[in-house]
Amino acid sequence: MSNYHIKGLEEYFQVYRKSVDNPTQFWEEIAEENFVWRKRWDNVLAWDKEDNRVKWFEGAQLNITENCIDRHLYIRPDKTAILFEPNNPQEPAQHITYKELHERVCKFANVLKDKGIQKGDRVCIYLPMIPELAISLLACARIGAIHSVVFAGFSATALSSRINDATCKMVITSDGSYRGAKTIDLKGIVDEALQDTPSIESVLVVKRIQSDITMQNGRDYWLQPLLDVASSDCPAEIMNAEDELFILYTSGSTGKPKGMVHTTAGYMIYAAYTFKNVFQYREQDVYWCSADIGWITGHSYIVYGPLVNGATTVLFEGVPTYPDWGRFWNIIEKHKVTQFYTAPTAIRALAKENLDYVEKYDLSSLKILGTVGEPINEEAWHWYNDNIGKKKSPIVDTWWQTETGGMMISPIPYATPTIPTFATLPLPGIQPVLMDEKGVELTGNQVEGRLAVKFPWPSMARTIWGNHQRYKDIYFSTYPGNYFTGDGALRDATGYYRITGRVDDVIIVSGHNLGTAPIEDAINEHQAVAESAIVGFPHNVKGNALYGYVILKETGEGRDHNNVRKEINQLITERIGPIAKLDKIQFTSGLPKTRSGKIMRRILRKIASGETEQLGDISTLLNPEVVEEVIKNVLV
Ligand code: 7RM
Repeated sequence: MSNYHIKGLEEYFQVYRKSVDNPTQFWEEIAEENFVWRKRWDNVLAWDKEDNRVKWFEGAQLNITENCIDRHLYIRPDKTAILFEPNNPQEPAQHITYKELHERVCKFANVLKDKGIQKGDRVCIYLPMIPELAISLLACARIGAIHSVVFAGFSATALSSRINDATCKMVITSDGSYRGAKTIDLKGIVDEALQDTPSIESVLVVKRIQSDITMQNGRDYWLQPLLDVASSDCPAEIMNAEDELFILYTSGSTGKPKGMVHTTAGYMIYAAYTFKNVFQYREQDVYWCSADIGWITGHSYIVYGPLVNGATTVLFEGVPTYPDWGRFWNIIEKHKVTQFYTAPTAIRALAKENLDYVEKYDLSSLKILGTVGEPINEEAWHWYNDNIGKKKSPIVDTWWQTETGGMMISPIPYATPTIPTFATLPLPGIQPVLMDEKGVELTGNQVEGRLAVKFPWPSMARTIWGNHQRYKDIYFSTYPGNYFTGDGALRDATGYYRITGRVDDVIIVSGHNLGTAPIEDAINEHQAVAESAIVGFPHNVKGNALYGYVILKETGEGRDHNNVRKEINQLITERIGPIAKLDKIQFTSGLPKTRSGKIMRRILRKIASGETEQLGDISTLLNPEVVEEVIKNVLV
């Protein structure tokens, strides 16, 4: 039996039992047998329950890039590490071998050092899905700089607030990016963001679309000339197990985004372990995750997890619709992809199109399909299973979060029998619990409640950058001693978990987590708007779409409603990004509120979803009469 590579259901149960009975021994064996260390740990787990601090493998020293790259140089130097598929299918794919990756990461790391970046400094990365994105993460890790990737679909305002929160010293960006038939002026967005970011000393610019951009003297540098003269010798910085590896922002239900902090050893071990098992990765496989590296899924399962395992990982620059709706299936055929990992929202969008787009291609290389990001509805699951997997490839519905660093609940393919909409069973080392409203653990099966985790795991986020109190309040105050996920879930008669969705004010649109508060803040900046509330409503492609209820100021009442709608979406695009635009905007004279003045989003959500029959008791509201008006004017 191997703890590192589980191959059957019996084995899973045995390994799982061991991981719960003796977690430290379990993780110690995994750490010993599968990674390279510069110094061994003194202690596997230190857990301070009072202050919600955990330390895994304290005393150990390592560099994650030696695990991702250097160690493979002896056994698979000429194997493709990163398989880059450009936006334009006419442009040739690039096969970057482990040897080449080593050279490019070392050179890039030397450029960072040359520009004054040192261990512990924060570097903001704002790049499209091109090889330099993965390489820049690894270059930071090589020298111990902390990367903070900001998804390149975010606006200038969102970018600058993230840069300032982490006081980044540098931004790595590109002239622009390709997105299907369009180009996006990334450098222009960065220039706007950098108007008020005092910590930034330099900007490295990758040339990708050959656009005409402005370079600020003494601040901005083209990357290529610097790489041309950089040495390819860059010894890895020796890091402590708990040194920060990266910060990644995720939206919260209130206030500004949370900079989740992940550290080196625990994150590495868990990302690698889950990648190996959930994708049953084998040496000859070609693995593709279609997420963007700007999200945690890309960090853990495009870059770190696959590379630690010596895998070939596909990095796709483009979109599923370009040049047509067959692009994903074309890529799977072209590169003989064996594992494909995507989001339910993408599946729903693709399923709407003609099946000819799928049937044109040979998908027989596929062995395993995966989904992540939101609950997958049964219809989408069957479409994926029938048409992509041809009923032969198990689907792994993987539940996890930015905060968890790696997959938490997921089937192990060819071992765990799958059921549509169920993420099934916890992975080894993960101890989920369901809680009732009062914080009492619901034991036994056939129960539904709020999902929490009662024991630490190696890749859990250690803190929120600069605000440990907020970390404690959000994740550990609801059910003291347990990590609270913010999700609801049920456990069925066999012990399988089904995630039912968020229980807080986070709405998942096309797989992106959006907090209601920042969107409402953006709307309220409009000079004609008095107040607003955002809810999600079911959308057959995006999963949820956004519905806004807006109260206009008296001065705004004469305005053309459609113009105001456009201006609101324009504001949202500027403040957050186009992903947060509202599908529907209803103007109203009031919003249903509790007596303590809280907007009752639950009621608004039901109305927007057409469930006006089930509003429940509204008599305790401050203003029940407003509900009638809202229902009367609802937009369908
Ligand atoms: C990996 C990622 C986290 C939230 C999480 C859930 C939802 C993710 C699933 C899911 C049902 C799934 N990180 N979620 N995976 N819900 N089934 N398989 O998405 O931080 O961006 O989002 O996403 O609500 O709390 S994330």
